[in-house]
Amino acid sequence: MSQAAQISNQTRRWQEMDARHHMHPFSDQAALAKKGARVITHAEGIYLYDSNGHKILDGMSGLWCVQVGYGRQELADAGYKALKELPYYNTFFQTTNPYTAELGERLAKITPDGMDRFFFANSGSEANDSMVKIIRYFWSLQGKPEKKVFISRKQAYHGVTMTAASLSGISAMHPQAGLPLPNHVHIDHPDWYGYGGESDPEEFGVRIAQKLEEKILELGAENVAAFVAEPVQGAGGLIIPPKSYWPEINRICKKYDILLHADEVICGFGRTGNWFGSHTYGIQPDTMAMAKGMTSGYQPLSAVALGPRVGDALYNAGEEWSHGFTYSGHPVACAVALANLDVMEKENLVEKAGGEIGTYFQKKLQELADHPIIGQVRGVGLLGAMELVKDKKTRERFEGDTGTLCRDHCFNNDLVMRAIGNTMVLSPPLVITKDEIDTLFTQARLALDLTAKDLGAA
Ligand code: PXG
Repeated sequence: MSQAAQISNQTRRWQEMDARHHMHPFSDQAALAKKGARVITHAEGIYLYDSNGHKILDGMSGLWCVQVGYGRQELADAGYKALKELPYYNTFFQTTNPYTAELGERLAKITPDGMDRFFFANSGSEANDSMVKIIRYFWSLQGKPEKKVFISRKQAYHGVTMTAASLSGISAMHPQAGLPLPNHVHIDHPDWYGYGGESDPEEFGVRIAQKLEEKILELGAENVAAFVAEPVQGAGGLIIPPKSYWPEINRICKKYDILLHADEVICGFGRTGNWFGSHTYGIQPDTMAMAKGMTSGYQPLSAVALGPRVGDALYNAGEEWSHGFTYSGHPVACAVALANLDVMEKENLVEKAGGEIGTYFQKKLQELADHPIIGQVRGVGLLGAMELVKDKKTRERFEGDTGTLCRDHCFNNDLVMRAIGNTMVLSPPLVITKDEIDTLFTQARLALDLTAKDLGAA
């Protein structure tokens, strides 16, 4: 048998096993089984390799998480060392370990002032679920147990567990499980391109922020626990808020004594050009969720960061806090997170995302604005989005699923770009170089040209 035939046989075998036994997240199982999943076998730098030998530029850092790129020896070594020294021990029974202790100290240095206590979990969903329990407990300790309603936003993505999915505002995430749970309500999000029409973006930002005030007044501030939001909405379409939005949200939360939870799962660890999106947008959160970039995705790890108000209340509660996961503060995951922070600091990745590399990425993104099917480009740091439209002036969309069409052209031409409805999204590894950014945008333009041709708009 030729080598090519062997490779394709092996790929088919994996695809068949996968189709029989593996339930894929957010997928039509039978349709995917029929098509066969692409088998990613290894990765290096900003490139993925599949079982058929394709080299694919990963414009999405996996799922918005591989900040330091793939194949980093430092992270592998740190994980290996911890696996040999202390592969597991819990943090329940009055014990800790060097990796978890050191990680807390490191995180306190890079998070906003006063965020000094961290509860560790394994995913963004668990971090957000834990936050809801923490905040309900906090209000109970304050003698205000009736403050139970969490206000979040349409198109928000906060995870998939029952509570995190209830916080999420992407409507497709609710009906299959009969969600949202009680005490979860959603308000409009600051999507100027989608809903702002001819209005001034800054005026629109304030108007949408004030939806929070309207909702608090409708529910009664005495019933509202917190406002929960991503600094920049990621999976819901990369919605970048007008500058006026967050200051108004800060003001409203303070005025009505509503806690503010920043979901930094995507925006954290340099993505927007600062350590956290809260730094970039001047957000003053009481609690934050983080995951993804914390280990660059090399290990599952997340955390809830507590500011002084919530942190001190739980610390001084004078009773046992009934919460925690088997793997909270897992030594191997924390060791890898520490090595990840070392690499990010040594290579100035946050400064680069907020400086030279981020600026270059944004410049190349702007150059796509004149493409015949692009109505708007927007971005911050190493995040970028493009709106696919039929008519640039009226923002009218093409019929059908244009995003998927474009995404398939990307995939067929060895680029991973994410389609969210009619929005194309990029979130490359923070280690990307200028030359690699050039390659990325050459590939992106090719996929857009092919999409335009299919739509008769070229
Ligand atoms: N918060 C935010 C802001 C997220 O983006 C989560 C919480 C949940 O994290 P876990 O680790 O439980 O998945 C996320 C996750 C997509 C996509 O298609 C985005 C996420 C996950 C899966 C797919 O853009 N974000």
